[in-house]
Amino acid sequence: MTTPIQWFPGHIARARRQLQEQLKLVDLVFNVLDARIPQSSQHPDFAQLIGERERILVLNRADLVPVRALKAWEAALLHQYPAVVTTNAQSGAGIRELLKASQSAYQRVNERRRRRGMLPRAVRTAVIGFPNVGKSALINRLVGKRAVRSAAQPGVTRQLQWVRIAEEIELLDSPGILPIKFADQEAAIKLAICDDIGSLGYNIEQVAARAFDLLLPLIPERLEERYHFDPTPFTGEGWLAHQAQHRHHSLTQKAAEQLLQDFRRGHLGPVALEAPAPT
Ligand SMILES: Nc1nc2c(ncn2[C@@H]2O[C@H](COP(=O)(O)OP(=O)(O)OP(=O)(O)O)[C@@H](O)[C@H]2O)c(=O)[nH]1
Ligand SMILES: [Mg+2]
Repeated sequence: MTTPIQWFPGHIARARRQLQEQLKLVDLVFNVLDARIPQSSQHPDFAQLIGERERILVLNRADLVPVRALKAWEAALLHQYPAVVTTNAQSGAGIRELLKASQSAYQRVNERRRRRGMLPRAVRTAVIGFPNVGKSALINRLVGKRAVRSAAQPGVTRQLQWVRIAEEIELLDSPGILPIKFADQEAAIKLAICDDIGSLGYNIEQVAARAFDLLLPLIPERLEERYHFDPTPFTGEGWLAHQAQHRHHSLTQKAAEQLLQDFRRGHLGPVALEAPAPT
């Protein structure tokens, strides 16, 4: 029996309410997705939360997926959304495009104000998404220094925080937002595999077993190379048990942690866990 993933801690409930308030002030939204799972990291409630505001989809962690998969997703998402930017917040790739988007929003907002005889004001951009997808890292890149806390675990940003890049641009960093209920458990498992939920929200052995099942058809050679035995006869559970017995003194949890850590850090090479639906 697998336990369903369900996790909605108090600080996220609070952040969600505050974000709803702050979004009223915002001109532009950077909706950050995890490029390994561009489908599952689209928040079911964001369409409503963002409303009519201009939204740019940001496919972050571009370095962790093969270029072809990234291009396919970019093209597919452009059928649904007006703007998609791929980024790597660690190297800074794609940051210039996000700055340009903010600058053109500044021009638009203030052209309108000027026509109404109002003084110019800074354009406000909110950076939102699931936990740990790289929102704060992107902000630090955009500002050009470490302005907000960013680290390799979900739930680092606890409060909404405005940061000014220049006279013209203000950015809102926000805590990662989870849905109140995970209606789509397949999506929840992928989010857990990618570390975009918070480890208190799921059973690590179950999630690692599913990670193996998803990875096996995609990268059988990489799994064999990394763990030095043929993975093909195994299911996730069987593989974890085997790996635990041979490498981790029969501690399945350790085997599970290692697989997830290897995947999350890119030690298994670039992997796209989802492909866009054929059109
Ligand atoms: N490989 C890779 N790692 C990234 C990228 N962007 C961010 N990271 C790493 O992902 C981790 C999470 O980054 P954060 O900026 O804290 O993510 P966040 O969305 O602000 O997370 P919360 O505040 O917890 O919701 C950090 O260890 C970053 O260094 C990227 O493009 N590629
Ligand atoms: Mg953050």
